[in-house]
Amino acid sequence: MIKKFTIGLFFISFIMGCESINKEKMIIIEINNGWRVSALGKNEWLKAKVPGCIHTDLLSNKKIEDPFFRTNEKKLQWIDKVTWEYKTSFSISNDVLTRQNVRLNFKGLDTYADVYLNNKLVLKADNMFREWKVDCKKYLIVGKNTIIIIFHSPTQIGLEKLVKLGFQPPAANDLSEIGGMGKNKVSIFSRKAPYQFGWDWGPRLVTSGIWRPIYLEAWDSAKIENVFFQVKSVNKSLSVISASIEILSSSDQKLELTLTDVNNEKKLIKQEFSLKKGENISSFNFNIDNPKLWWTNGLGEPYLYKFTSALFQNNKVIDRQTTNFGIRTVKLIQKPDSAGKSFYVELNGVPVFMKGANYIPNDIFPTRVTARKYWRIISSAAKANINMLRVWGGGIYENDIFYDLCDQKGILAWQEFMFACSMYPVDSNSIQNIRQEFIDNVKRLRNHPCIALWCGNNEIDAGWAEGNEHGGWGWKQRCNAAQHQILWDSYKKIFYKTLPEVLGNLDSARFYWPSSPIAGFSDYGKSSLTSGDFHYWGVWHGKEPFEKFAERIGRFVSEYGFQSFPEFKTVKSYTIPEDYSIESEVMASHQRSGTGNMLIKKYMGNYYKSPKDFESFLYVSQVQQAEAIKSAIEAHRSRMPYCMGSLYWQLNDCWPVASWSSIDYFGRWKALHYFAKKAFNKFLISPRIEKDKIVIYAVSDSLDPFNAQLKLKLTDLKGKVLNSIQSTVAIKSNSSTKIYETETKSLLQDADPCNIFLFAELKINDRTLSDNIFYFVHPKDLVLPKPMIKTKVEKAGNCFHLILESNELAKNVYLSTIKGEGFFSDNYFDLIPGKKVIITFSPIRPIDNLNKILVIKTLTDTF
Ligand code: BMA
Repeated sequence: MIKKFTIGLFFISFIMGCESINKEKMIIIEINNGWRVSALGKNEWLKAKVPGCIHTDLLSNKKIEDPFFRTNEKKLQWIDKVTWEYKTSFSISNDVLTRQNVRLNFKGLDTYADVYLNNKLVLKADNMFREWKVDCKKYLIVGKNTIIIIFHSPTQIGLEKLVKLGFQPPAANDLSEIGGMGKNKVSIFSRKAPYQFGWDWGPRLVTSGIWRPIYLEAWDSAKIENVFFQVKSVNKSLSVISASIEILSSSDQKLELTLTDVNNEKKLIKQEFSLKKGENISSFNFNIDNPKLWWTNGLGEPYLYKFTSALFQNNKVIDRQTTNFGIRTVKLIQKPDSAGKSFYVELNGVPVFMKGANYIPNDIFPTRVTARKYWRIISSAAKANINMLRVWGGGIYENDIFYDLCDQKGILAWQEFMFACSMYPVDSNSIQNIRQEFIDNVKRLRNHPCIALWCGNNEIDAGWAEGNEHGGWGWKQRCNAAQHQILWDSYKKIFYKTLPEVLGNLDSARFYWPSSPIAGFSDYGKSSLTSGDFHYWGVWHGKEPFEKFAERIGRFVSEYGFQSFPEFKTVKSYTIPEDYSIESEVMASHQRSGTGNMLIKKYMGNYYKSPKDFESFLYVSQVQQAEAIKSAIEAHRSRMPYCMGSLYWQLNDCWPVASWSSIDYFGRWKALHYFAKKAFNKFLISPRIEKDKIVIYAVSDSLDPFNAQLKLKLTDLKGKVLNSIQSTVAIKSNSSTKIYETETKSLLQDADPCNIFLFAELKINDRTLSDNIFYFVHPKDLVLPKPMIKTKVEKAGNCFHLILESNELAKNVYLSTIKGEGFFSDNYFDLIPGKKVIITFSPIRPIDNLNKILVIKTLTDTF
């Protein structure tokens, strides 16, 4: 079936039927059906899905096994060495061909694609991230047309480019060996999702295919090609917005353009424009009275305006486009101060602490990420009080839906260009290709209020460290002088010339940051705790203790992390029982960090009692990760306003794997996601030891100051209260306040630190703003009791309420179900003696009796 949309009516019909075409309006036909694929010359045609990719096509035709199961990935490396041919046919009526302009619009071809229309080569594409538009009227006929796309092997083309260059540039994460390519790392030679060549959390599965839709567009006199809105000024009563509407005109002519605020049907502008044949930009300003601002998650409503731009000829609409738009100002403030230079986001004039995570693509095959999956991951981020996601440079420029959801949920995007942890050599052709990639993506994304800033790349500056002879990750030390020059010149051409030029032309008001992390704009090779953004990997890669999170705090910590395993249900999806050991071949192949298992175990040895079995190990790994990152978030937020951003590595996974993620491939929250939700809460109470004192910080994102009650209870693990303190404290607006400090000795008296905890609450009357539990020793040194947890289950509509109460401390209560799937409103939490908690369980499919399938474990059950 070929879908046909007539603009304005959203009317879908079969093109070969007897539909009547509104002559004035654009015709858009999506060419996504009837596709077949074969290895070139093999003539073994399989059904293909478009958008899609070769791996998922082979999978749905049962030609390969599930790439994620056990070690199947390794058997599938032949796929990227083959040339694949996709073909389909589509029919068009005479009405389409009577239009003055007919064009094919390829939203994304992955990657080296020769496109033949009725056997004529009409396009040679070589960049997954670009859009390709081909005027094709002269190649089309009324009735059946064929389209064939030959996808050349990206790895073979990469090899040819590598041979031509004559040396191997650094490509730190390219898992060439798994790919059967020896030491030849070719990812850097193709403008193609870097992570598909392997990463320290991802498989190597290098795809080919039509990864975004193809449209046939037909129109007569003119078409809206692109729109761009920008806030020029804003105050309480008025916002002035500039509009630049790019129009393709078939002749010199005058056309009327209107702009409507869809939410109230108000016409914002109605104006005639003189257009020249070809490309035109019509620019004008318009006003929005009493503007409703777009705010981030937690600070206010992320209000979205909907502007429809419509082009009229003889009073009939010929094309229109609707754009969601948020009225907000976002600035990145770098002001010198006594410590160095600030680095913070100012939203609508308010400095906002960025609470968030690093985001990677949701699947190694990005075409199978459904709208539901996008919704689930962004909603999960929003539920965890996240207000910024860093769209990391080793993945893809995400699909529109990702940014739409961030717009709706009030989540800002730190948007990178797709370059990561490698040096990318360019020549005059490839830099033009990259320039066009920048243009396409900036034009596609710049209207989104969620995009806070553009960033050139991930960790290339840090890895190379120009000007610092012994600095970096050993990359430049492996190059001779000529190679050094080629790579560094290329780097500067991409990130200090081409990209700033494109942004200067297309989106000059947005902040541009060349690389993450970097101390200052041209501070090549410098990363600093006192300016710029900072990646801290001392904990984990550097084997430092968790306590270091509180010492190594930058102005904006855009990466830090700790690994864990996914839960047992997820592990079961890729293993069979004989694999149930961390060191088994299958488990090891789903752990891509060379030192991953060793580090998890090493830290566990320091902090936890040795887990008794495989399942316990998975669970303890999650609790350990959650505690580590919780301590980092709390430390970062407590250092407000010195530190104004905390983005942990990483939010999500692209396959089921041991990784730094807080949500696994199936969308299941790990312990970390629950902990992050609390640590990122609008109000945070955070106790810690500083030297010989116990100190308590209260962090508030509220823009108003207030008074609250601080309640502290020092309790033993059996529930006996040893000391309690209560006071009224003044909480400053939008900052961190030290609300309590005392000598640890005087608080503890002669209590045994292995047998106590401090329960801290920040309250207004009976409402708890934040609570937290602080231990004076590591979990392995706690004398954990064997708690009796009383459980009452009550049905509440489709959900269940679980009322839990424990006689003694129940550490890291883990709720799960033996079958079925659902979401617990809280999990992995410490249940303090005598305190009732109510947890809601929302099953995905209705269940009758939760009691029958509920399993409750605590840390005590793991050793
Ligand atoms: C960061 C990232 C990734 C990597 C992660 C974990 O520095 O930028 O390249 O996956 O560390 O090692």
